Amino acid sequence: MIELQQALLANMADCHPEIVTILSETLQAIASACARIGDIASQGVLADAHGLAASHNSQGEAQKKLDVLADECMSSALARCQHVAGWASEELEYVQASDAHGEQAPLLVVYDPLDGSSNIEANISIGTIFSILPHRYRGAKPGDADFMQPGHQQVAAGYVLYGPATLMVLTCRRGVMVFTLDKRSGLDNPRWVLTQDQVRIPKATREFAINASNQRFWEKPIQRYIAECVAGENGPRMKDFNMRWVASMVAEVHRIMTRGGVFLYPRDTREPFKPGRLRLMYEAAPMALLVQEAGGRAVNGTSELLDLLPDVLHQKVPVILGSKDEIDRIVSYHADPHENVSWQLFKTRSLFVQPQA
Ligand code: AFP
Repeated sequence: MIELQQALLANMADCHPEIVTILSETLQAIASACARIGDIASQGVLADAHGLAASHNSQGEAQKKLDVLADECMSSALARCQHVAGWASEELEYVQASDAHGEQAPLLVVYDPLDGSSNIEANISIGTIFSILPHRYRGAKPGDADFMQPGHQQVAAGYVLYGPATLMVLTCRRGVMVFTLDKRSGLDNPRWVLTQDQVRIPKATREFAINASNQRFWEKPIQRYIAECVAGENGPRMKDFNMRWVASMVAEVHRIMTRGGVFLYPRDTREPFKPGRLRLMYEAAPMALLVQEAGGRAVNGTSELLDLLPDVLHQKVPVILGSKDEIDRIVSYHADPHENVSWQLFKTRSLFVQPQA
């Protein structure tokens, strides 16, 4: 059985040994924090982890107790890690610079500590998403500007899925690995066993995931794509499709890693100044890197998600990712000038930026 450290050494065999040590120790710190989050989540009510906390996050959304506990697990692990200069969390308004390592450490970490919070009380799968970026301007503690890097600068990215099994899916830009947590190993030295290497997302699929209750707000290219899928054998695609929606992106992406599919949280017209529901840095960019490393594709409709430069820390973007053939098709629908005149207007960059409070 190959464990996390050993698997990382083999995966990064072409890297300088110092880089391997830095990345491997940072990933182990994150993995340990996630084992702890998984343990708290699995105890549910017994760990007083259900229900609302008495607080709101940076976006003004009510926080769940587990959101807060998960954020504490991640931030305290990162504060102890000597390679991490600072971190940004979906749950925190501002970036955090490490007191001890902020000036010299080489890495920044961005994370969503608890993805799919609406699933907690229903005991449905939830997850953690993380992204590791270079700390480029060493000598000073990192601020917001240091985190504004496009997704293709990520050094590593991953998610942990707290489902029937606890899985960590990870890329260090050398393919995608899946680790399963051996829950009997305890929390002091959790054992993550490599259970799949070089994951590939099938190019073709007959499965899509979208919150169909938002249909009336979608733009024409998405209306067309979903209508064609739903028409099945009788429509232009001449084949039947299946639909799934878990409301946890981690679970959704993991299903795509397992058997292919398409995940869409597109731009919609509910709030024109919030182009999409998902966050670029905490959700879209790390998932895009994983999907691309597994042979899939991730776009906002017209551009690759990994090419988008964040304007603000909590920027939201449309997310369309998964099996490559389907994403190519959806991009071609967005490019068709007859499909959607309003889409061309939306492409104005200023509309991508959320007004600051
Ligand atoms: P929460 O963590 O706030 O529950 O949001 C989860 C999520 O960001 C993503 O994981 C889901 O795909 C999406 O939101 C679900 O959104 P809807 O509730 O609008 O379906």
